[in-house]
Amino acid sequence: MKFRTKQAASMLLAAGFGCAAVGSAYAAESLQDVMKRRNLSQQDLLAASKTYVPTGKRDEFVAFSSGGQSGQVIVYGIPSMRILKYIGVFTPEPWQGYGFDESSKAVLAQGKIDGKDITWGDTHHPAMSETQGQYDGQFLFINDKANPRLAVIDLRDFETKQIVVNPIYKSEHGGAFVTPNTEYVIEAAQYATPLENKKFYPLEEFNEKYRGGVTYWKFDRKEGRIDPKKSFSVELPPYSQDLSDAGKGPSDGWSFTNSFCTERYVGGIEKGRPPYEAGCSAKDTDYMHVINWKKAAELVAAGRAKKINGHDVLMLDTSIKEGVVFLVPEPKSPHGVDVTPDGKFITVSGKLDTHVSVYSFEKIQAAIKAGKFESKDPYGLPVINMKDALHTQVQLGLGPLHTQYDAKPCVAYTSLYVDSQVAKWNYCEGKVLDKISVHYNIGHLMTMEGDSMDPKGRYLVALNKLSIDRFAPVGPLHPQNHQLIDISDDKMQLLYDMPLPLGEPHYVVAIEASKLKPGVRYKVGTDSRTDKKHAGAVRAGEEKTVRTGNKVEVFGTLIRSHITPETIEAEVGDEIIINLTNLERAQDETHGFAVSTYNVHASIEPGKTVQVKFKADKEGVYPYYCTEFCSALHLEMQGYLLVKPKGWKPTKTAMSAGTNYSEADYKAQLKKVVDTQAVIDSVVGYITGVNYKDFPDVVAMMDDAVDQLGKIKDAKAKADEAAGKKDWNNATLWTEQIWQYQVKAADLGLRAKTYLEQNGAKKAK
Ligand code: K7E
Ligand code: CUA
Repeated sequence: MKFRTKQAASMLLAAGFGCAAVGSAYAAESLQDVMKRRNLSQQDLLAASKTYVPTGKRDEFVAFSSGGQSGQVIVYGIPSMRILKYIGVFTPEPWQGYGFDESSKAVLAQGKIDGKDITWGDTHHPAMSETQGQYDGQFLFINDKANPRLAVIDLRDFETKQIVVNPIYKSEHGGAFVTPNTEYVIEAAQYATPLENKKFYPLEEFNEKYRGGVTYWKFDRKEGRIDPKKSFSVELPPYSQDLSDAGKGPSDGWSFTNSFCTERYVGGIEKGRPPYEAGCSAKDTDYMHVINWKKAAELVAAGRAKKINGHDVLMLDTSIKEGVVFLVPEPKSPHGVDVTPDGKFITVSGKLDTHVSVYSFEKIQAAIKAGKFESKDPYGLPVINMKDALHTQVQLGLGPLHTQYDAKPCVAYTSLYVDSQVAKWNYCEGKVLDKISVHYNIGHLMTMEGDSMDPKGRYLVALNKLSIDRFAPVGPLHPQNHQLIDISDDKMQLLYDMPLPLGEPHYVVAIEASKLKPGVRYKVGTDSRTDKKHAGAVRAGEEKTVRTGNKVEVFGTLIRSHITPETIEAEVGDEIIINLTNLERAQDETHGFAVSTYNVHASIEPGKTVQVKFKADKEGVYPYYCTEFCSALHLEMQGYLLVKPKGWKPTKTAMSAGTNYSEADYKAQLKKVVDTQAVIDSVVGYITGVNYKDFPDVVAMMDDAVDQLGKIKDAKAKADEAAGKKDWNNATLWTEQIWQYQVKAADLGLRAKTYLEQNGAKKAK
């Protein structure tokens, strides 16, 4: 069924389509010329060569950044710093149809709080799923600080699958952090509130009625979902619990959460009291919470928890009695708590202290075993003396925040917010190794897999809160600045500034690109948000529109360049449900679907089925179309929703349309024919490359396709004849007809290909 590509090409050439080489008036610039013209140093060139990823090549690492107040996840490559994707999480993402088709609306609806839609989020800390303390590239978790929620993203398709709402908090910051086998996803409260969170208690009862806590969300890896019923929380005093980290190796089974404002100060400058910031940093130390989560889980399983809002909470008295929670003083207003890759140490930075403190897990355990405590906190929790728990303290600089680890043993990097620097230091020996300035006011920093048991070193990204003068000005609100730093040598080297123009990305995790194994298509008929077969899925040829009462339900399909059905007829007031399956198997052949003025949009990747639903509440004519430029006839991927007045009767039945094509139209038509042939050739190549003759259905489809192509000869003769007479209108229409035959053949070929792929075709002998 080879069509005459050669003939088509010669037709094009005859029509004057030959492409002459463009003459150049300029001599090529040398590297030296460019350096001079752009004022680049040798150092710049070295940095550029370390980040430049030529076309066709790929990045070594893939980073997942929180989108901050924009509530989604930003995916980019390292070292190129090229953005690859935005993943809609807590916020609708129109281009993905996220929040505009029924399945994704259902995911967002899981994030409703007390029945209220919350369509933004303050994403802070993404976490990669781990197996034995190593990134496994399967799932990503991220928290919403403003509205205490956590989301699960499946990295097979980079889509958000689940949102869970914390049943007892009003905010949460210390999440998401996973235990070494992703048994639990940890989430700590931030601002203390009453745990029975629908009740009011005055601030005067802060000490008695307000509480903090840490939640351990149980992750069911087989289902790829959090299981709220098997999740639990540990009640904590109303200290503002902040970041957390899970123990690993020797400290597996424990988790660590720091806190600020253990003064339990409640502001009220309006009543003449000193403000929060004064009252919340009066003491020299706050508390690191050391929690035996394995024991807590056992106690919960044994029925020792209290149900609050239907959720298991291990109350303070039980934790104290059973030795679940211990406190260790930590320097003033700490921010980061980061367990070393070997699980032996925990580093804590006090924002208002110049040191980073390295705690020894072994020493903490020895103090617990010996029952050696310096005091009890006001709630009765045992407090370990700081000296009994410290391994060392290192003076780093002003405003230390977060720490990440290198592949090199004992090497850590800590962000210095006030100094706008990154400090490289040795946590075993307690000494500073190097410092580099960043631009400006760094929050988190991130090394490759740097919070796992097996950091990969190589690069560090500084997440700077301010960019000030780094980029072309775009008004008072500046982009964030992610700076890439080479950490492979002793001296750190700044390589690249990447502006991030969305929200305030707080934290990023980066994984070796080779560990990610996303799919390129769904099994035909998949609901991507549930991973199950979609009830509205149909195969080619099974398309139908069903009317029941005043409900019109469409079971349609999409394939280049056709939406089935081409018209949807309804009456005012009808409920319209449109199910669409993308029949494409080809990589990257996504179709979109939009209906004018009804606020529906879907992104339908190969194999996916989606449903959009709305009420046709106004009579009129509403075009619908494909929103992805999917083929040469993308614009023709269209149809009409006809919303008739009640009881409307037709008076005219013949169609009227007018055409008058030109020579240019004819040439465009010819090009389309050539392009389509390339698609046909590749499909034929695949089919004839496998044992398609063993599949009678495929043989039938191939016969159909050959039939279609067989009709081309006649149409072409007519097109040529018309063109010879410069009758461009008929030449164009007949060429269009050639193309129609091609499309039908291609459609059949693609269906045959799908069939073969789904039915285990093997390479032809
Ligand atoms: Cu901004 Cu981890 Cu929320 Cu620090 S966090 S900077
Ligand atoms: Cu499908 Cu454009």
